[in-house]
Amino acid sequence: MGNYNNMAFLVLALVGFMFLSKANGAIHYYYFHLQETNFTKVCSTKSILTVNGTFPGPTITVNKGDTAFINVHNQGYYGLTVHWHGVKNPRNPWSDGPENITQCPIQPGTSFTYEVIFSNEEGTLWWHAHSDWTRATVHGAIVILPATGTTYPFATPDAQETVILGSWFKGDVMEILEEALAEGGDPNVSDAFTINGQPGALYSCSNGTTYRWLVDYGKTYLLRVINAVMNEEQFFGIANHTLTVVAQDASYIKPLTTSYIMITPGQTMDILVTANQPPSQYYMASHAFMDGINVSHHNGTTTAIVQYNGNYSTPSNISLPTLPAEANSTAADNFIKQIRALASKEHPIDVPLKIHSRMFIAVAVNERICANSSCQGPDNNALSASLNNISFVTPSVDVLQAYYQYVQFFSSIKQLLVILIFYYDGYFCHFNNDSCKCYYFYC
Ligand SMILES: [Cu+2]
Repeated sequence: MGNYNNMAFLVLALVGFMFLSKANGAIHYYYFHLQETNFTKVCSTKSILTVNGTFPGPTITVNKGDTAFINVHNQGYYGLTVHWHGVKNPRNPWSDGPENITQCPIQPGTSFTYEVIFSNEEGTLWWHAHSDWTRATVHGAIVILPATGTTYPFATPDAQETVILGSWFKGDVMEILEEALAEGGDPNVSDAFTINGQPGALYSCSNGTTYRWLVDYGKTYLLRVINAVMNEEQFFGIANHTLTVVAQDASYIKPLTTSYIMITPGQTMDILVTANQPPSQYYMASHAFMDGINVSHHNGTTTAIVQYNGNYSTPSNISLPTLPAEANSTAADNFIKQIRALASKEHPIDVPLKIHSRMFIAVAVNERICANSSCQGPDNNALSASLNNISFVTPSVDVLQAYYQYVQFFSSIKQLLVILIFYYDGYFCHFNNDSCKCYYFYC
């Protein structure tokens, strides 16, 4: 009997612990309906895959320590997954989202519910589709506010704003990638950069739809900038306004005052901006940082308007920020090397100092020999990415499940680890994703 009592106590204690650990943060529910939606930009109309019909998609807002359940229903034409970029999701890799790595694609007509567990992240992250180039149109912001009862490590801003930098292609993004893989060369460059989905006044047919951010004179704003551009790093700034960067990738940094930032695809930055200039209209702008020689890229500039509330005559010429030139690597370096973790008592950075093993990883773009020299890459061969000279072939079972089940379809555990740790946004995945089979353990 004593044993039964002990067992009952243990079960109750375990249930209580699970309840308490879940009760730390609030629970949020979101519904993502993946659907084709028509948009007209830079003088042409096309259908893109969206979440709930918007570009960019909806914002997920939580407090630090909360959990979000996101039910993704795919009503599009092809299978895909959604990745919660930068969310550590502790002990819950089944909801991370990279296609063929932690799950098979969510096939058209089916649904999958992600359980996204926020732990020590605080600031801004983003979510995006993680299947070939679907992330070009399927993405949105994740805003992680301080935990209930805590506050920012700086004076609480008067208000907040989110800016998502994006790419716009006149063609179908999946076809552009398919064509590049088939021909072996670089994919087509985009036709515009966008701020919150709008190319802005410097592009054709775009003047009337420029994004506007309304501000009040004297207020300080927390501006959350997300680089969802497909392939180019970006310089970004606001005319006449100083930027104070306070966080990067949902981690606080020592406040950094600058007139411009350089932000890479996938990165986020939280920036304090005080509206302290004469009430008027000012451009925020973004263009590529590209110091590679002969690397094809889009060289336009996207703009949005910072518009002060109040009575004043609209300027005939709105000021543009002075951004570093596209190839100015010194300007990029000068910005990056100032970034330091906040590393305060409330926001510590525990960098592991004891190294147990060292890994040597070679990231490379190779030439794959092309029959009859008929490809469009260098030497008429095909471009092909690798890690330590190993490419990625779409598996028949997703890698995490295979790891979980100890299926031995990789030649060595070392090879598996390299692929698990260094996947990057599906870049190494091949186009055919129909063969992956799914047996989810966490549904
Ligand atoms: Cu990502």
